[in-house]
Formats: sequence, structure tokens, C-alpha cells
Amino acid sequence: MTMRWFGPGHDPITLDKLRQVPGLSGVITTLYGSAPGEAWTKEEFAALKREVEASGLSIAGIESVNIHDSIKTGAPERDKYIENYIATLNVLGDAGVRMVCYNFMPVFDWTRTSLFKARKDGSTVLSYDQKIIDEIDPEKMFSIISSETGDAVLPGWEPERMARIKELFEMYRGIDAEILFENLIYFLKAIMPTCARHEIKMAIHPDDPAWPIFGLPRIVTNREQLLRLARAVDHPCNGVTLCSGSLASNPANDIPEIIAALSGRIHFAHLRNLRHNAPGDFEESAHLSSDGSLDMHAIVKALRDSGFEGPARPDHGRQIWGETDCLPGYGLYDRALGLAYLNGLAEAVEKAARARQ
Ligand code: CS2
Ligand code: MN
Repeated sequence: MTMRWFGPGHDPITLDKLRQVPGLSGVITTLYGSAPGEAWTKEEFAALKREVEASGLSIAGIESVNIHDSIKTGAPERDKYIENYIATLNVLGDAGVRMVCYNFMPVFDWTRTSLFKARKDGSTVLSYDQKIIDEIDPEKMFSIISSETGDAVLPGWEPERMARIKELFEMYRGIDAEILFENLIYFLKAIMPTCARHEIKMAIHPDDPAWPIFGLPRIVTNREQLLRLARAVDHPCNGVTLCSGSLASNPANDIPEIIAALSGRIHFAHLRNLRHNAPGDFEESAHLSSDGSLDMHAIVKALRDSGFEGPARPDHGRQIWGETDCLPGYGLYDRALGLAYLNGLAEAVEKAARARQ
């Protein structure tokens, strides 16, 4: 069980605090300051690794090494950026990293219409309402997010990228789901030999929410698409991040069933619960099954039964107990509560399985 840590200067929650969370063995981190497409250097990564290890924790995987838009759009300069990606994988592989999470969403990473929706108990959560999205143009999206975050920079919502939003939309003109899929396969085929050499497991993160928004295609949203992707590059290093909250934004997705179907190809798990309010309208909840729409016990059990061995982490939590100094969704308190609960489920599932043997 791991937790996400955004790195020095980016995450107000220190490693000293994280290491007191019971059952935490490692962190999932990244070079948060690096732009998509940049090759990471050995020195930069060694410094990050030293810092994590000095706290007694280890790096359990990278989330994310982001993909340059030219790779997603298949622009002529993509090969140069794929070379940079391979250089980064070599740095990571040499440093002992075995899992890299990434996503292939055009323009926006995960999208929410509010980062601080108030709940009855006084906590706040991230929420999404398609009706709001339908009424605004995409350029407004960044102002909604930035007006709620102030100075904090959310992954995928960097002001430098958002300043170029018109240009980004222009780049994706004519890119439909089929072309985007081909570009993903091109990228995966190019990096597979490097991944195989270092035994780095690539774990694509599902699109969040799990349907196309602002007319942009989305290709990692359900069981069929995930299986198609796994088969198109049929190598164990081509795998998936099982993000329960992202996939379950579409209530038609049966998460335990998706886990069973992808057995052997899930390399990372994001465990998060959410509550469906109406079609296209959901809010995140505490991790507890009873607080949301997902059966978290069934999800943890399905992961165990599928032979999943990779890192897992609690995904977004609520903001509680007056905690404000954190990135939205990434406070310490509720993620720690979530982690303790998920560890309890994992222990119960494990013991029940052993008792049956
Ligand atoms: C994360 C994503 O906070 C989140 O919702 O799950 O931002 C995730 O890190 C990226 O999509 C993976 O590249
Ligand atoms: Mn996730």
C-alpha cells in the first residue's frame, strides 16, 4: 500500500508525516516540475530518490511520466519526444523503478467542475456535473479550476499549458478516437523494448470522467477499450492502472468484472469511491463502501483474486478536519483514513482466501 507524494516544494505533506501512516511501505512520486516531453536526468531523479529513502520510505512507482501532445496527436516531431521518453525510462529503470503510470487524455487530465463541493458533514469533495461542462467553452474550464485552487498547480492543469489552450485544441483538430488509439499503439510499440529490458510495467490511467468531453476523443474508458489496448500490444509491460473512481464515473462499468477481465495486466491500483447523484453527475466520497456507490470490498477482493501484485494507493480523499494546506483531493487525513480502511479490507480478503484453501 502506497500514497502519492508530489515531491519537494510541491507537496505540503511531508514524508515524515506519510511514514507514520500504518501500513505504508512506499510512495508514488514524480519529478513534478518537469514538463511533458522533457527527458529526466539521472541526477535529478537520484536526488528525489535519496530524499524519499532518507525518510525510510521507498519509491514504489512513478505517477506520472506525462506524454507530450505531439505523441498523442502523431505530429512529425513525435519521434524526438518518444526518444526523450525512452531516455527517461532508462534513467528510471537504472534507478530500480518498475512501474510507470501515464495517461493518454487529450488536452485535459482529469476534469472536475468543483474542487470543494460541500457535504452535509462539513467536509468538501471533488465533484463533476456534465450540465456545467455542456454550458461552458473549454477555455473557461481552466478559470474554474484555477479560481478554486489559487496558487496551487494541479497535475495536468499547469498554467503554461492552459495559456496555450487554443493552440492545444487546434493540435487535436481531426484527431478522432481511432487516430488517437493508433498513436498510442505507435508509442507503446516504440517503448516496449526499453520497458522489457528494465522490466518496467507501464500502467495507463483511465480517462476521467470516462467519456469524451469538449468534443475531444477518449479511448481508455471501459472494459472493451482496455482489452483492445492490452491485446494490441500483447506484452506484460503494457498494462493498466485500475482507477476505480475514474472508471466508475460511468455506472455501466462493473469494476470487479473489469479487474477479472484484465487479470495479469493491472500494474497499479487507485482506490477511490464516489457517489452517483444523477446521470453525468457524481461526487467523490470517503473510501468506505457505505459512503459511496462502489462496493470497495468487492474491488479489493477482485484485485486479490486476479493475482494483482503491484502498488495500490488510496486515490482522492475528502478535505476534512480543517485541512487546507494540500492539493485538492490529496489531503493527508482522509487519504490516511482511506488507506487504513483499504488495508483492513485487504487483510480480511487475504485471510478469507487462505481459510478457503
Ligand atoms: C490522478 C490522475 O489525481 C488524479 O486523478 O489519478 O491525475 C493521474 O495521475 C493521471 O491521469 C495519470 O497520468
Ligand atoms: Mn486515479
